[in-house]
Amino acid sequence: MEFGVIQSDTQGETPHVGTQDDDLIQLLTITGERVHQQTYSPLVEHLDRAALEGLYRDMVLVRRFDTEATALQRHGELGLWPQCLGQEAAQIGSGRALAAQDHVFPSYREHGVGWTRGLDLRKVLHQFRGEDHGGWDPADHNFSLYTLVIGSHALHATGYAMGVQRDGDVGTGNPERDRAVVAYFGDGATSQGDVSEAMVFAAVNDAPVVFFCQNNQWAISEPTERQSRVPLYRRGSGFGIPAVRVDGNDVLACYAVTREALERARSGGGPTFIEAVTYRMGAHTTSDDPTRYRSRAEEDYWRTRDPIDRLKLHLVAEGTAPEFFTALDEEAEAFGEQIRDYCRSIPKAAPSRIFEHVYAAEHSLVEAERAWFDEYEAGFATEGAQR
Ligand SMILES: Cc1ncc(C[n+]2csc(CCOP(=O)(O)OP(=O)(O)O)c2C)c(N)n1
Repeated sequence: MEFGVIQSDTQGETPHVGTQDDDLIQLLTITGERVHQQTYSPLVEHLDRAALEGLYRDMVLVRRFDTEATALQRHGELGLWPQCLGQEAAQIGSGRALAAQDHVFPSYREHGVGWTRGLDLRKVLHQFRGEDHGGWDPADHNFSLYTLVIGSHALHATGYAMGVQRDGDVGTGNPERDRAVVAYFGDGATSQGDVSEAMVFAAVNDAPVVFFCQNNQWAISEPTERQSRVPLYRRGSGFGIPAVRVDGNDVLACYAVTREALERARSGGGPTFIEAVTYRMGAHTTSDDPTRYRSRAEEDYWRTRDPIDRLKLHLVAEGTAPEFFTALDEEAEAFGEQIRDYCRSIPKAAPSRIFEHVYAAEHSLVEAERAWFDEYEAGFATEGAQR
């Protein structure tokens, strides 16, 4: 394996208006044609048309979920929603490359990755409805809870990966046993000290961790160009970590580069940094207005690179029947309806639940705070009774 930057043997599309770099790994052009790439094409050869249709279905259903959750927020049913619109290929491609025993540390818009882990996406709504601090047990899917503190979980990922290493679950050659860890974060997170520290530790310890950066071009209103003087993947070599820049709207390329990185990690070859060049087509969250800081021309440029349309063009050219798409649209509609009904049925949680799961065991300080809070809450009941 070449150490440092992996060069593409294809001429990639300009990934961002104003960004000049053609080290981009791409296996599917924006018009849906397959591209041969020496290192990565062999890693997707086993994916037949049914498998590609499966990836397409994943992306369509996740987008439907995301659109429904956005609408629910607009109707006041959720407090906030971070859309993953446009990032489906980066998430589904990388997520489908994971083995069941690999562990994921997500940020907060990794709904597509959660889907690939078998997470019931409805559980994601609990937190954004304000009824739960998480919504699922990380051990059920090897998928940790969402992290809203930018980049902090990169440290958790490296630490966890070093634990995996010490448990002897790396480099045994047993595909059921060897495990890797993935941290998902955005371009903005690469400016955080936590991410740098996580990469330093991972590099010197050969930790089995993949840093999967979704460069969606914006950290809220700050464009990537204002965050870094060099393309983000080039940072990898400074840490001594192999790095690759992939077309994040190409589900096949994302699958291939992640598969390669995971295999290296599981076999004891250490960490990899992946920069998936993609685009956040929606707002940062539902409380943001992107028209204040980005142009229509830029959005139009990325709309022509939509990850779902691109795979559809390929499938149609390969002979997928129109009935497949019609049936999937119907499935997506029914799925959206289910999400809507479920969201409204989430039970109200007692406010004192905030004290649960703070520590694994009882803690006197938490107990004292809980007692104070119970008394405070009871005060409202008495006040009400007196009126
Ligand atoms: C430590 C920390 N600093 C600042 C914030 C406020 N904040 C929330 S999202 C965000 C931008 C993150 O951008 P990026 O890492 O590119 O991820 P994206 O949301 O684009 O997926 C910031 C600064 C935060 N949540 N945590």
